[in-house]
Amino acid sequence: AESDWRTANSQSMKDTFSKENGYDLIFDDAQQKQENQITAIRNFIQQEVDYIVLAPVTESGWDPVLKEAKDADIPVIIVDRMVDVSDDSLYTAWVGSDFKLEGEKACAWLKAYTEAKGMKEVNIVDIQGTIGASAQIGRTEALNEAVKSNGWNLLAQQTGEFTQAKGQEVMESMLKQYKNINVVYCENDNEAFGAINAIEAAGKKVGPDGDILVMSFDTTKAGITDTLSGKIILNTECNPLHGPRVEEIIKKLEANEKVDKKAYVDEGIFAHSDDVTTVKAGDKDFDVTKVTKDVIDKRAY
Ligand code: GYE
Repeated sequence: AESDWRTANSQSMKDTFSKENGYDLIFDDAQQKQENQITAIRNFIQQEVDYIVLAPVTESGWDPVLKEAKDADIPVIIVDRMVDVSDDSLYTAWVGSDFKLEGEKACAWLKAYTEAKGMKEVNIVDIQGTIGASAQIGRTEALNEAVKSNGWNLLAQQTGEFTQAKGQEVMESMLKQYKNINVVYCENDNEAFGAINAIEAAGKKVGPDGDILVMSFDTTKAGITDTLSGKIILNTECNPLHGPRVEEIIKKLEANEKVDKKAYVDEGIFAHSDDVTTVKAGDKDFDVTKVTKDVIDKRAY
C-alpha cells in the first residue's frame, strides 16, 4: 500500500479551512517541488491573501520569497518541515515535528531491542528521505550519532526520496551489494513498503524471526498495519494533522494574541512487540506502544 501521509496532511488543511468553517482556502499542490512552492507563494501574494501556510519541501532557499511576503504584510505560517532562514522574522510561526527526536527515539529503541534479543552485530542500511528536507536531516543525524555511540555497522546510506518506488530501487541495489544487512532504517513509511517488497523479492524474510528488521517513520494506517504483522518492527510517529493547529495560530493572530514562534507536536512510538516498553531520548522517557488492531482502528490517518 502507498502511504497517505501527504494526503492526510492536505486533507487536514482542507477540512479545517472549509467554506463551512468560514474560510476561503486556495490550495496549491506543489508536487514536492520547491520552485512550484515559490511560484505559488508569489501568486498568493498577488491575490492579497490574508495568510500563507507553507509546508516547505526542503529547508534552504526561502529568504527571497518570504521577504516578499513580509513586505506585503502577509503572515506566513510554516507547517511540518522547517525553513532555514537568515532572519526569523521572515515567518510568523512554525508548527511541526521534532525530526531529530523522532530519530533518537527510533535508535534508542533499536539499541534496547538488539540488546534484549542478543543481536551481536547490527549491520544497518539507511534509506534517507529527500535530501535537505528537515525530516531527512533530523532522522539521518540521529542515526549517524547512534551508529557512532553504539558501534553499529552502517553499510550504506542513500536517498529513497520518501517514495515507495525509489525506496524499493535503493533497497534492491543495497541487497545486491551487501549480503549481511540485518536492519534497514527507512525514513518514512513509503520507503519501508518499497524496501519490504525488495527484500521479499530477493527471497529474504522481514520481521522479528526473519533476516531483516525494517524500521520506519510516520505511523500511517498502512504503516502500523505492517507493524502489527511485524514486517515493520518499529514505526515512530510523525503526525500530519496540522489543520487545527494552524487554525489555532490564525485565531490568535486575529485576536492580536501572541503566538509561539515554534511549536513541536507530541508523537508516539509504535512497535510490533513489547520487548522494549520505554526508551530515553533527548533526556526524556517515552512509552512504546505495542500495535494492536485497536490502535489501528483508532488511527485517523
Ligand atoms: O515523514 C514523510 C513525508 O515531512 C514530516 O515527509 C514529513 C515527512 C514524512 O514525505 O512521509
